[in-house]
Amino acid sequence: MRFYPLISLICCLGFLLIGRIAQANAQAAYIVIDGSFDDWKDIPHAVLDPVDSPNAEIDLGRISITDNGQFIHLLVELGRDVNIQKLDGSLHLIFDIDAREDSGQLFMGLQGADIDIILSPHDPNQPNKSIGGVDVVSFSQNFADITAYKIGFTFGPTYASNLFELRISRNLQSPSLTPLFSHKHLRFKIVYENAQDNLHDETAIIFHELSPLTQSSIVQDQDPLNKTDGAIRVVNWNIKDGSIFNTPDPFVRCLNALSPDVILFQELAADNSSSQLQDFLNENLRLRDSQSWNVVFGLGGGNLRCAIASTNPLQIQEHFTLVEYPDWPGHSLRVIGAIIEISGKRLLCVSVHLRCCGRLGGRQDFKRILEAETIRYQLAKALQYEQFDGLIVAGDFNLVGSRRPLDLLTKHLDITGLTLSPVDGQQIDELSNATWSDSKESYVPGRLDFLLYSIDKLQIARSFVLDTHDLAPKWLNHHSLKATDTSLASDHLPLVADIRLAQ
Ligand SMILES: [Ca+2]
Ligand SMILES: [Ca+2]
Repeated sequence: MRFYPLISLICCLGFLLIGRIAQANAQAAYIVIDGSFDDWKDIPHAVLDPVDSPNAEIDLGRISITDNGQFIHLLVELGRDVNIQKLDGSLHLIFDIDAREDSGQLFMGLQGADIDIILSPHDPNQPNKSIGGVDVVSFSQNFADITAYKIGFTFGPTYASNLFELRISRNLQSPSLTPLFSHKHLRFKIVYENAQDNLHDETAIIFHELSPLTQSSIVQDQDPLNKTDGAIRVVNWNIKDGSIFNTPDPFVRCLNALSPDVILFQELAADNSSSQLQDFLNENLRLRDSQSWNVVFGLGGGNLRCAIASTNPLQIQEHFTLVEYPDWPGHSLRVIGAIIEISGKRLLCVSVHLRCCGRLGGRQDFKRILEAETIRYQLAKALQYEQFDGLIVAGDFNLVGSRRPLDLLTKHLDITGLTLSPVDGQQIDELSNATWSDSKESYVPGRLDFLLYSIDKLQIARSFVLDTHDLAPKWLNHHSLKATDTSLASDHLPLVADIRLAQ
């Protein structure tokens, strides 16, 4: 890609003409970071950047901003489908947090800039190489040690898109730091630079009036973990390298609080076993009456195995015993399927763990698509001669590239005659549907895990993602949980669904 001086000139002229007058009105809106945009429909755009960057990775378009007492939310249109933590270039969100030119410094045309949030920052030691994730640079000593996690930065969707919603916390998630966006106004602009640090597109400077800052407080009258009467509780959880056996306490507390009937696991280790997991669950989880746990353990998948556990009788489904890649003998997918008998009905459950990492069009994304295609084919075979009273496919989809693996298992199931749909579980704070978070990583929280269910046979009574930080102290005590339990247990959060079988 080359730098286009004419386009740059047009961008700069655009800035001179409209930079001073682009103004976004403060307007409260309830935004959920879930990668769907209905919540933005009444929010006007702050800037409509023209189509002026035809050959670049990104061509900025509509930009909207809204805030409430706790968060700033942006809607950013990028002109192409991209994964914003894995760009070739870098996208800069540059904020003048106090709308004052005499604090901060001149940065990329914004006088008084205080922080720069960089999506896909470059490796300082290898200037042309993008390192994935999000970095935050401060031009003020007050915020010298801020990080993407400390400013609560999240976005959706996690898969490739040309439109993203983004969140920044106004109160930093560290008591030692003063609030980041405590002033009455802010100014910001968005700049895209390619891998060689050449500016390819930029918005005008946007002025925004902020609502008063408020402190968050959790109000929970009802038990947020309450299990629906008469429903089967299914929990999906990637337990990170079999750590349930190494650091069992947070797992045990969470699973006892959730009281599942069916658990779909990912990331057990190859040297773990069905009997080991079965003994562990029987010894550590509270059971009703004469119940005990039954487990099937994935035979394939190299060092990372899937498993399914239930207090109901279960057996391996033959087409999901050992699933090999097409034309790659000896190499198997991370998947296991079981038939669970519940009150005389038969539920087919499939626990899946698709390839991690990469981005749209990369080799990892290609492998995820191949895996989803293979699982879809196995579902078709399983359904060819057998009837089930419901079907669940859940797991770590690692959806950081294209959305295609999810689409293959939801919209393109005609070969099976099935209709699968993802549950819409949000976190208990109802702010996002992220299922993964690790503050030691450069990547920010995102939705990697999905639970798909057959909509003709099953009903979802409720669904949610458990982050124990979201529970009020009263409910933490009630369930003998610690606020840090889910983050201590794994980088993935339990995805929970209460399911009813059709009568
Ligand atoms: Ca949304
Ligand atoms: Ca400033």
